[in-house]
Amino acid sequence: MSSRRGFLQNVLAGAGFFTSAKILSAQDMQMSGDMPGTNRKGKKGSIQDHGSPVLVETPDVPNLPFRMDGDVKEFHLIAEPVKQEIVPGRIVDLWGYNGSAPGPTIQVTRGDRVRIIVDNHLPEATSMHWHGFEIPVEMDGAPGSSQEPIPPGGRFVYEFTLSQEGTYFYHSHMAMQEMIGMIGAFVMHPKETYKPRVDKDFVIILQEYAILPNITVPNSMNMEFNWLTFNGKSGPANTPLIVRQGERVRIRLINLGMDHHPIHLHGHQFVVTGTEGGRQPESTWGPGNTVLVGVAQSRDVEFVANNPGDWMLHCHLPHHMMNQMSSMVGPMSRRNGMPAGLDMERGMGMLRQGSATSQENGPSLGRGLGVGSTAEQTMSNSPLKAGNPMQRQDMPDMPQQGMRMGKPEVSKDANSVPGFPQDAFMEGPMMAMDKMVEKPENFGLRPGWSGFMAGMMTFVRVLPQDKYDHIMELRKKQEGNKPMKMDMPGMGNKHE
Ligand SMILES: [Cu+2]
Repeated sequence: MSSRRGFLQNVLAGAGFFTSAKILSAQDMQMSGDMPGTNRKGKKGSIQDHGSPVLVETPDVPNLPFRMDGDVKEFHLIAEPVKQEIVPGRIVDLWGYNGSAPGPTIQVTRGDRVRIIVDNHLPEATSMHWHGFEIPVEMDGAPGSSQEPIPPGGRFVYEFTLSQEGTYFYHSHMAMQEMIGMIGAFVMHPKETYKPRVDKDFVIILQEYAILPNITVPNSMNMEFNWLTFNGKSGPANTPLIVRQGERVRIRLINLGMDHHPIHLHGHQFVVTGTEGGRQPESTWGPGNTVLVGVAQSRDVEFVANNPGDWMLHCHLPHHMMNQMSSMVGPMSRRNGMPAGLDMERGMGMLRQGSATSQENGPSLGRGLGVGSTAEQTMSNSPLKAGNPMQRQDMPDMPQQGMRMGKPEVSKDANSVPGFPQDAFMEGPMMAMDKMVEKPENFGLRPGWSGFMAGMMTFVRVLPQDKYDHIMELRKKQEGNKPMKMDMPGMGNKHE
């Protein structure tokens, strides 16, 4: 599987530069199409029943390049601060690897000897843990017990032979660092493809952050999250999973956060074929359409994409299907600013007076998003002011960029209905940003689609051959238009 890929790496490394991760992932895609065992309709000589597995695609996340050093596959990970654009215009400060949070995806084959050079470019110590790997303890990355933490500016070289298969991952073993982005997928392919073989294989990493409005740094102490991401993007910024009608699809879901996520697929039943411990025996495969991916777990699901359409794939926790969720979202859009100058205790949602269930504290206790905690009781769900509710009262001429910002459709007596507004200002036509998230994979979606996608939410687009080919063509064209940048990995070049 890796000979061509390894050859390419050697050529590039020999020429004295690394490809940018993005460019490499394009090459991988191309190669996965040429691999034996790949189902290419209409091409002669394709081997459909055996051969190497297809490479995984991690939408919006690059693959990690490697070079061969004798028989050893050598990877290089750099732990570093990352600027990550989770939706258009919302750039947040995370920590990740090689310019990406989550970090780039590593793919190996069972039996491989691998070396992973880990450099720490963070301002504090870190460690690298290989989650679920059966390797010697001194390679486990447990700080303090199996090794010294890697100091700022330091390096640790891991090397081991892998005799497992499945959806694994790597992550910092410093707990707070886990909550600011530091994880990546580590897929161990079998030597021979599983049966029934899949035509498409995807990885999605589930993460969550608590980031107050107008702040760019996640509060990793927080217990309630307002930004929920698939592969570092919130809906509608995710790149949809593109599959051809009739193909067998695997989606590998990985969760490292504070919540468990029930991931639901529309329009299809799937079977769970693997966990963080590897492949499950076929006798355990029962049908479902929602799989609970617990913290520190992975789940592989497989299905035959026989139902054409643009099908939602999302976490089904209602609060995980929203963006920038905050108690203040209603009042902020209709009133004159928000209270400022909260002290630390209240900012963190700590109880200062009265009981937990008192009228003042009850509704907001433990929500911990700070500004909303104190103001919610009197501010939320209050009557709308006259005029355009999406316009700042103090800056009526403020230009509205990007989103459409039209008036949401609400009934005339909306203000008299208890509970209003619920979704009128969270999703809908006025939140649409189709143009801002335009990309080949979104081509042909229903106009206005993006107004209803948020949080952990993307599409599995099951396309007939002609539409599938068209998107692949657009994708190729886009890749071709990109200038060949030869940046060093880890220079934060992901968002240029
Ligand atoms: Cu969730």
